[in-house]
Amino acid sequence: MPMTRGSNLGLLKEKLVAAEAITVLTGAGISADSGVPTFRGADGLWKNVRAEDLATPDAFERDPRLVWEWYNWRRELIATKQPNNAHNAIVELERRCPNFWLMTQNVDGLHRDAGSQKLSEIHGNIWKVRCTGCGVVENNRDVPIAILPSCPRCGSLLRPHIVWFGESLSPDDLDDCSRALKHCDVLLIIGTSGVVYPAAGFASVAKEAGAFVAEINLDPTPQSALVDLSLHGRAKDLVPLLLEPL
Ligand code: BV8
Ligand code: ZN
Repeated sequence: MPMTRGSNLGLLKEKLVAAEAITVLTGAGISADSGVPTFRGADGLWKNVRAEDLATPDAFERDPRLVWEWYNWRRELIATKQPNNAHNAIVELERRCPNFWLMTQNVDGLHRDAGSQKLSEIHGNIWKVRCTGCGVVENNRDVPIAILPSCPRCGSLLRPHIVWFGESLSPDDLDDCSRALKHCDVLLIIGTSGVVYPAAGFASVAKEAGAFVAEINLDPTPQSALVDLSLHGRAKDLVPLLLEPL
C-alpha cells in the first residue's frame, strides 16, 4: 500500500529520533530556496553553460579568464544569499544528535553560514582560492575578485578551490564520507539530482552498511528506487518538519 506523505514523514521522524548516528548529504536543491540557481533544474546554472565547458581543469588551462568570469558571476550572486530554514534545521539536527555528519556538494558556503560545524564541503567552497604554484588555500571574499588573481606569495595564478569534473575529491573528505556513510543509522539525502559521482553512489554505500536511507527532493532521482523513503517537496518546507515532536 503506497505510503502517504503523512505516514512517510512520521516514519522518518521516528527513525531520526531513534538514530544514534545521522548522516546528511545535500545538493543544490537545498540552496534553491535561498535563491541560488541549481545546476540542472529549469532555472539551472548549467542551462546556458555546459559544466564540461567550464568546471574542468582543461577549461581553466584553456581560458582561465572565462572560468574566473563565470565564478565571479556566481560569487556576486551567492554573496547576496542567506541560509534558509532547511539549512537551519540541519544545524539543529547536528545539535540534537552527537554522532552527526553533513556532506555537502554545494560550494556556496551556506551551511557554514547557518552554523553547521561537522561538515565536509566535498566539492570545495566558492569563497576559497588555491594557488596553482605553491598550493596555498586561502579565504577570499572579494566581490568582484580581481581577474586574473595572482598569489601574493609566489605570483602564480590563483584558481577556485573547487573540485572540477575529472578531479578527485580530497582523500580526507573521502575518508570522512566513508566513515559517516558506514556508521550511520539514517542517511538523509536532500536536494540532489544524484547524477554526479562519487556522491551519487553514497546512498548505496549507506544502504549496504544497513542504514535507513531517506530522500527529500522536488523530483524523483536515480536513487529514488534504492532509498527506503522519499518525500517530494521543497526542502525549506519539509526539513524543518523533521524536528517537530512525534
Ligand atoms: C571524480 C564543482 C575521480 C563545480 C561539481 C568522465 C571523465 C571524468 C570524470 C567522469 C567521467 N564520467 C563520469 C565521471 C565522474 C564525474 C561525474 O560524476 N560526472 C557525471 C556528470 C556523470 N565526477 C567527477 O569527475 C568527480 N571526480 O570522480 O574523481 C575521477 C578522476 C578522474 C577521472 C574519472 C574519475 C568530481 C565531481 C565534482 C564535480 N564538480 N561542481 C562548481 O560547482 O562550480 S559538480 C556540480 O554538480 C555541483 O558541485 C553540484 O553540487 C553537483 C551535483 O548537482 P546537484 O547538487 O545534485 O544539483 P542539481 O541541479 O543537479 O540537482 C538539484 C536537485 O534539487 C534536483 O533533483 C531538483 O529536483 C532538486 N530541487 C530543486 N529545488 C529544490 C529541490 N529539492 C528540494 N527543495 C527545493 N527547493
Ligand atoms: Zn603561490
